[in-house]
Amino acid sequence: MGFSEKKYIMSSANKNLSAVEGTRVPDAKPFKFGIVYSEWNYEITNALKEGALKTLLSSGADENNIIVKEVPGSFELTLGAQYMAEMADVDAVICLGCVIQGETRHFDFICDAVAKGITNLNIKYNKPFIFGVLTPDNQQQALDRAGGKHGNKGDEAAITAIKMLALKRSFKADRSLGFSR
Ligand code: DLZ
Repeated sequence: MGFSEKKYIMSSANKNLSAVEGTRVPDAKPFKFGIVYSEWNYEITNALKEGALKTLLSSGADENNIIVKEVPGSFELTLGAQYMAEMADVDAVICLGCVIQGETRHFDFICDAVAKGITNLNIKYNKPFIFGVLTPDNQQQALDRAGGKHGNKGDEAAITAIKMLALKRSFKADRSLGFSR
């Protein structure tokens, strides 16, 4: 698997908490992607979605190989991603949401449910389902991570999807070369 020539540069000029800053991104051209994002906290989730789209395209993905769907809230990401896996021809699904800490325990229930739900989808379908859900204390922390001073976690989610697909493909290549343990 070749790597795209372009070294990935995060969108933020300021200090960035991103773990992927400066890493090389595999070529996304061979792969088909689904993006599911939530309408709750739309200003944030729309920025995450735009970041993910931009990163997929700049990494070589074909726009005809990207399908985007909205769900009402982060709780619905799991089922939306499952619909995507069953009804669209995708290799990976990027799940994007934002749950802001409130005064009730709703936050804990939603975060817990979506984290477990997305984890289970990875195993059920043997495909990458990426957990791109922000869980900030407040709106400002969310904005900082949706194209603000801490970068855009939608970009990171897209890079993670591409890297996992390249990893899967590398195992297939190893097998065809006769490597086995
Ligand atoms: C109900 C709710 C609340 C209080 N907060 C959020 C949030 O911060 N982020 C989010 O994505 N969704 C929230 N929701 C909606 C739930 O995710 C879900 O849509 C509803 O509970 C209906 O199942």
